[in-house]
Amino acid sequence: MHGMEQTWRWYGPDDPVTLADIRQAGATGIVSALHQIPIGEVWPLEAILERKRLIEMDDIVSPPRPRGLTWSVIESVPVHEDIKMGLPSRDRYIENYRQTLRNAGRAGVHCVCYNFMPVLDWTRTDLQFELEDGARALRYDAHEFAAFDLFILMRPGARQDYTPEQIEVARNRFEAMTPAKKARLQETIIAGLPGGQQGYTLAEFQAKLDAYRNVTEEKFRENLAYFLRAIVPAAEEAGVRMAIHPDDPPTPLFGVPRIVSTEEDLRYILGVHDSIANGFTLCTGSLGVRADNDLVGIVQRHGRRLNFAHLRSTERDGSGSFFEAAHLEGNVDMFGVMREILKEQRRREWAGRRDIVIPMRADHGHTMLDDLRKKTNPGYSAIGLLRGMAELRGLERGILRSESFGAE
Ligand code: DNO
Repeated sequence: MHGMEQTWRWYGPDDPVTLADIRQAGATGIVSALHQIPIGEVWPLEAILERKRLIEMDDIVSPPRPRGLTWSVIESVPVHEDIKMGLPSRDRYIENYRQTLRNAGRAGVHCVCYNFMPVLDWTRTDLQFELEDGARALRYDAHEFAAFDLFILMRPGARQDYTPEQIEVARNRFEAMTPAKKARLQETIIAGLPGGQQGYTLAEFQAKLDAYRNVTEEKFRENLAYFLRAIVPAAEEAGVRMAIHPDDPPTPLFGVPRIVSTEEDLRYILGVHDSIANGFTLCTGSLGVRADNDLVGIVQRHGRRLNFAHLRSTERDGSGSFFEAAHLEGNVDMFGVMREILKEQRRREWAGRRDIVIPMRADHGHTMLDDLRKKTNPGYSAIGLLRGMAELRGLERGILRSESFGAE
């Protein structure tokens, strides 16, 4: 019986966490991206091969030695905004995307994670939320978010998106904030999080939102379908499995649509082109923010197309806010999800599929212990991820060895 492939996100040579650290954490797969390539440009084959060599071979020693790591997943090849907005220029960017997929396949990297969120990638309001035990977690506070939208960005039309009570709470929050707190909130929301889009100023950000004025939810969905119809055949030919990442958080922000938030959304996306190459990333932390997302059911019903897993948990407070809980705590039924993924792997084995083993990574750890005093990428400090990975690994082993799992 197979366990999942344990991977770890590595931001590249500038990541404070080294490949040697990752190896000691017990991961065998690396998740990485060529962040230096401008969004929309082709990733040259040589550049992919160079990164792959860097990941997989230790060239400092003589003779060079394999590190015991494989570049398993690209996260992400970002989708150009013109594609998302459906502008005429999209075809050029789509052609570039297809070429990047061909190059990835040729280089031997067979899974590509991407998202289809407008303007922003993932969004939080606090990167230093102090937990009871003194560790720090990432948090999304819906009221602070509204305070930013209404009173800092002052987005035209924003008031329509909130109830009078929400506006009142947001105003009180805003008025209680020091200038430093306001600046930090703005920076956290639009200055860019690791692996996401570049940062924006307020004016740039508003201009980006304005550009979406005519993109209705329906139109946005069509733009995604148009993109998929063009790239999935290229992915199939290249032997690459696409894995769309859910919206984080899974709800519309700033009055622009989000269309990868629910099982219904996933069903639509997977239906556009029925192929294993058109799959998804199960991000339990993103999808799990909505109580109406049945994570175990999603794996049961769509597991065939589950190409990558981000395992983490969030804890909701009932008002639209949440923080990132320890991996086995919070609202996500991690035991149920893990067991269902392992069952999916078994189904694949029986079905004779070659891609039995699904890559997973412990997503977003707490900042804790020594890492509290170091410069780290929020959510991606080594010790917190190590804790998460260790817990998930233990959970997995326990399930695989339990008699009941064997008998199911
Ligand atoms: C955050 C990540 C996201 C993710 C992209 C996928 O930690 O999960 O930035 O990489 O949304 O395209």
